[in-house]
Amino acid sequence: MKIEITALEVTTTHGVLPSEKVRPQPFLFDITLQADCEDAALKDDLGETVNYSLVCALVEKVATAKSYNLIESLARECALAIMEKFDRVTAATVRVSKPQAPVNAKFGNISVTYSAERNRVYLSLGSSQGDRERTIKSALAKLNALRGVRVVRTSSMIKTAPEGGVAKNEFINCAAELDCFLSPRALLDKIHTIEAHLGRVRDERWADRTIDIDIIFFGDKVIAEDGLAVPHPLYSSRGFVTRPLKELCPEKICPLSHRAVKDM
Ligand code: PH2
Ligand code: MG
Ligand code: MG
Repeated sequence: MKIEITALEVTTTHGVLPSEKVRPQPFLFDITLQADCEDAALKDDLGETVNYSLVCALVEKVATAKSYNLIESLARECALAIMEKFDRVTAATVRVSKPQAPVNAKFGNISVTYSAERNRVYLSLGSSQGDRERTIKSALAKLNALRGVRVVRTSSMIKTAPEGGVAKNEFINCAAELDCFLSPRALLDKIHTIEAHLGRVRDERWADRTIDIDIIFFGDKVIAEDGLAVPHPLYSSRGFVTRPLKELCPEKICPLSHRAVKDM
């Protein structure tokens, strides 16, 4: 279901100009949320939906907690705060308007819009160098600490023979399920940073490594971009990926092959 709040007004002090930091002006928020409220509607029960009063209170709090230079930052902060606080919200769009922005021109309105979307993400993690189990646990902790990422479940850790003919050491592999409202590209960038912090050196392809974190599924998205291919192009023929994945999401249908994970 869609829940919409329009023209929520907060008079406060965002802007780049020094005068805007001291003289409050109105900001208007249009908030659109997607949420599963079918049960709430059936049972006529506020406890099973997103209470729009609490959404308004949260946006007012974010909009008055500090002064932003940009309404871009304000819109983003509101959308992320909503996604963090309300698990039931699967997507949030926040439009911030600044109708009295100090511009030397006659205009109707100025606004920016930020959208965030919640996805179930499945990762494959592998390590064949150093304290493998510790490195994987550390990677999971770093992922969980990211804003917009929660590690919901992890599979068992399995020992696997190196595949691909380059790596020589035994691997430890596992899979993780994330609740994620970063974009796929933003998550990939964070993964690269975590891999680098954990001593990953990108030299030879498929060589032994302290940590490798691959995005296998990102919701039901199919992505073919530079450095970002989802579902992972090779995963279904790799036992070290599918075995842990079967523990987490046997019924998941691959959006590319339309096969269930349990049948791979
Ligand atoms: N990763 C590779 C290449 N070979 N073999 C195993 N057993 N586990 C891996 O995670 C792995 C691999 C490239 O990512
Ligand atoms: Mg890999
Ligand atoms: Mg990788």
